[in-house]
Amino acid sequence: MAGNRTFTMIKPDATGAGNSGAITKMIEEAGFRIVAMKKVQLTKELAGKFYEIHKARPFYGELCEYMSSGPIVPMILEKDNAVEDFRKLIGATDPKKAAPGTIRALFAKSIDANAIHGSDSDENAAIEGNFFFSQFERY
Ligand code: 3AN
Repeated sequence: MAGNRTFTMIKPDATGAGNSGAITKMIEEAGFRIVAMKKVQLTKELAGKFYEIHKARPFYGELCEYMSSGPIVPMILEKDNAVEDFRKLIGATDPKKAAPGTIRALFAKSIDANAIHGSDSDENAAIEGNFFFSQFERY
């Protein structure tokens, strides 16, 4: 059965362009409840840890550099069928391929500076949420 939580981060291109408020509004208007949220800047080392699953990919170094280049807004979100519905709301990884009206179509600049992250499975949503938010607090 599909879970009811997912994890997202608004990326440095979107926070830098002053779009984090507009994106957060779209998320809430699409029916997601924000369970936890903060604004932080990662070190390159921590970005590397977060994206460890992409270590073998050619863009890994650039990705870690980019994700630590400015503030991000990580959030845990709640909604029925959260992971799949949120992936639909953000659109394809490459903004040129993202469906009209999706967050990436509206706000992303390129395939790496693509405005927002969305977990790809219930399992990764839990791992990624725990990376940013203490398991010793209640969300
Ligand atoms: P998604 O975030 O849509 O699940 P993944 O998991 O394939 O996409 O990639 C993780 C992140 O790596 C993406 N959000 C994007 O920022 C970056 N990325 C993916 N493909 C490329 C690429 N070809 N060149 C540069 N960065 C990329």
